[in-house]
Amino acid sequence: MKSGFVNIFGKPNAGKSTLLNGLLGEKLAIVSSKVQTTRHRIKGFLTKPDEYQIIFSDTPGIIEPKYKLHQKMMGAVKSALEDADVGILLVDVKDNLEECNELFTSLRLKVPCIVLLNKIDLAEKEQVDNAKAFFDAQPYCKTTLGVSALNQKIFSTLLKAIVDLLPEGLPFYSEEELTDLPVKFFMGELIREKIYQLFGDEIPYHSAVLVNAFKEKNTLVKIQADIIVQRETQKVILIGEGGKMIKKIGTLARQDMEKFLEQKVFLELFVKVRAKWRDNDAQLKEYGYN
Ligand code: GDP
Ligand code: K
Ligand code: MG
Repeated sequence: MKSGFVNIFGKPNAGKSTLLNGLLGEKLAIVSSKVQTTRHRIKGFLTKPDEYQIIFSDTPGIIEPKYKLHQKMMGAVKSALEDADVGILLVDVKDNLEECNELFTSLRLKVPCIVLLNKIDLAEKEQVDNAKAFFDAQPYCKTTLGVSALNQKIFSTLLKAIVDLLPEGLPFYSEEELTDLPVKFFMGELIREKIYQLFGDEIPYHSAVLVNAFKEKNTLVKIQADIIVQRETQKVILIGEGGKMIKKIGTLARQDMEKFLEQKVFLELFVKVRAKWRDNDAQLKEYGYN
């Protein structure tokens, strides 16, 4: 039996979270077209009894930290660099290859790495071939594969390549487990995703979500959460005219929560202002950024 940690690294928006969800067939990581959507290390377990257990980790995109929040995000990347058995270096195939190469070299990973060229559905074959030749020549690269994280058809080739590189070992988690994070965490993330998807400008980057209550009552789950923003003006935008926007966030998040939990959900949302929470250690901790 093979088992180990397979950690996904790459620039913002390469498709890391989409890939994790695709590999696990479950929406564990939130996705948006905006950079810095993912703020945590998110683990998902893929187990084939007696054959393998892969502990995949999605990580925040690698950036230069500007706030304490960013430092926490890069801390999540660092922990994943330390325990990886196999690295997946994800590249948007249309991105600048030299820049990606510089980034991957700077990670100094000592474990075997697969370079995954993502979003091949949007690229010409020639561009994919060219990128493949470029990465095949790099010392950290064991193999280069083209994928579309949105299309699970190519995943069997990828899984085989991963399992080949995994060490022999016993499973770390039981077969039924999918992740080590609590359900409450995923509920908060689904709310955060809607903020990323519905608002432009600075709002998503100034927001955090705190899930205060998660109670199962008969067939219903009651969830209460606060959306934290930095300014009164942002609160006004989030709530919208006559509560229009907050209602929209609530409806969309609730639908995803019901899919995730396979149960009916009652969701109550409040918006609160906490100036400069992104640079406040106590608040970062309270909102789950350790
Ligand atoms: P991350 O920042 O690396 O986690 O990237 P995300 O998973 O959040 O994806 C960023 C954006 O790229 C989202 O809009 C995704 O829908 C999109 N995306 C991810 N993978 C693919 C792909 O294979 N093809 C296309 N066309 N879009 C993709
Ligand atoms: K993103
Ligand atoms: Mg992500």
